[in-house]
Amino acid sequence: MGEELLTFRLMKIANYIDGVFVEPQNGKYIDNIDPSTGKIYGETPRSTEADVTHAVGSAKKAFPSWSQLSASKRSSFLLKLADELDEKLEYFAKAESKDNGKPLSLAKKVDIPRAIDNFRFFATAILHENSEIHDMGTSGFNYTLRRPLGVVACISPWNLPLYLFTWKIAPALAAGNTVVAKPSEITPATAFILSELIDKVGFPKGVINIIHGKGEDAGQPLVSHPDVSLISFTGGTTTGEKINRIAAANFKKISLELGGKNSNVIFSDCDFDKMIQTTVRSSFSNQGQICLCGSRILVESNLYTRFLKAFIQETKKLKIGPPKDPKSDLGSIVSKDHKEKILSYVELAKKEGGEVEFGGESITLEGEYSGGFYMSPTIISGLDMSCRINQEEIFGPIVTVMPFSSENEAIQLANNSRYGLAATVWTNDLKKAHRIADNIAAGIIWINSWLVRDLRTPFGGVKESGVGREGGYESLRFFTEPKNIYVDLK
Ligand code: TXE
Repeated sequence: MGEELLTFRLMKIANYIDGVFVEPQNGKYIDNIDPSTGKIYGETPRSTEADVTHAVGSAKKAFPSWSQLSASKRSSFLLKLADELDEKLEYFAKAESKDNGKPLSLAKKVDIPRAIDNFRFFATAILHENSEIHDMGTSGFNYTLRRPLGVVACISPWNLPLYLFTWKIAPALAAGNTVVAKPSEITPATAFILSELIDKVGFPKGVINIIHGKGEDAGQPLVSHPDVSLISFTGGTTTGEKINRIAAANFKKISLELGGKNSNVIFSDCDFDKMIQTTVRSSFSNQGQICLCGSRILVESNLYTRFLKAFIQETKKLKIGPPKDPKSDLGSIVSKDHKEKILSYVELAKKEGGEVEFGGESITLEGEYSGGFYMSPTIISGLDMSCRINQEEIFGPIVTVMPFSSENEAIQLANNSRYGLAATVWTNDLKKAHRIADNIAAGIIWINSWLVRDLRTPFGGVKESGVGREGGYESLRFFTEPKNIYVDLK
């Protein structure tokens, strides 16, 4: 593997198709920008339909033998890949941090370890699978076979690049499919260096193909390709809707993990210190660029003043700095465009009558980081739930804070959204916690915690946050097709 990339002087990314590193057929590239400095540090293939056709063809050719390998053989390929990744954890963390702007400490602690876990989890899950039998007594019985579908498309976003890329390709491959995967063009680095490890581990040619490029040039032809029978997508809701239309018209199996506008419902009988510390994390981790971040903070009115004071105090302590500085709590926003979009919401909030309680500013660091895309964590109050700030996904370090005075009002406010991905509930009253959790329309609820992830649990959202679930057996079911066979004994 290209150790010289450790210095990341100029990372020239290649597509990985049919076990070979190849240039895009049109020879075109997109600049890859380091968001911490604003400088170009590499280039990414601007692949098109021709590259997609090549990749899908190679995956199709590889499918029969990969799908017929025993589960334990497939598992051992994935476990080897996990071990290789584990050995290079530091290297991958540096690449992720440089490409995305997230603190290196976060990439080391969360992103890369989780990518390793994704491979290990699904590699071992397939060793413990059972088939179902529906017994009809002396007259006969049904048994259900689960078979991989063929070539599947995995499309992932820029916020948790390797973490979400592997969350898709690991179960897809474990279940016996062959894959054409496209990471976000904004953060292609770790998927590229993963392809170097895939090559090293010696996966059969064509089993996993990684193509790089923009959504409309490469993503769209991939999801539209007639030989792609399943699509796993994580990204924005607007893109998800576009892909869903294509999938529907072509009867493709689809899972969509989309945006969120998650609520934190905080009651005065909660464990205050734990709640404050966790709420700071759930608001601003990864610069607020996690679909599970809570961006609408609802606080019981008798706690509101105390909450706001403590929340501002703790947020003030967050250090914004170069991603590789271990003291940085927040790094840079992923791109200039995205930072501008986030800051435009601060202006909108002011116009809508909101009060900026803290932050709301663009930040310029010194020296080599002066061109980076930094901003302060931002707390806004005084807005009602119907305004745009509370209805649109901002996907940055901005939260709004609102009081509520009854359980019913809290539920109503939390559910006043076209999204329904996640929520947190803070109370030490067990019955109330269950009541609220049951009544909030979301796919994932954390009671007195945030982002505790057990890979066996169903992951996904309701309403415009997505369609379908992944995680644990949900993923293995999604990446296989059941076939029921009846045997007559009469
Ligand atoms: O995502 P896109 P963007 C939200 C967040 C953000 C907004 C837009 O609100 O501000 O989405 O972000 C590929 N056919 N989330 O524009 O475009 C694209 O190349 C096929 C939430 O970066 O959805 C990339 O690989 N593929 C989210 C992937 O889709 C297409 C994480 C995601 O990009 C395509 C990221 C097309 N027509 C953003 N167009 C989350 N749920 O965590 C784009 N792509």
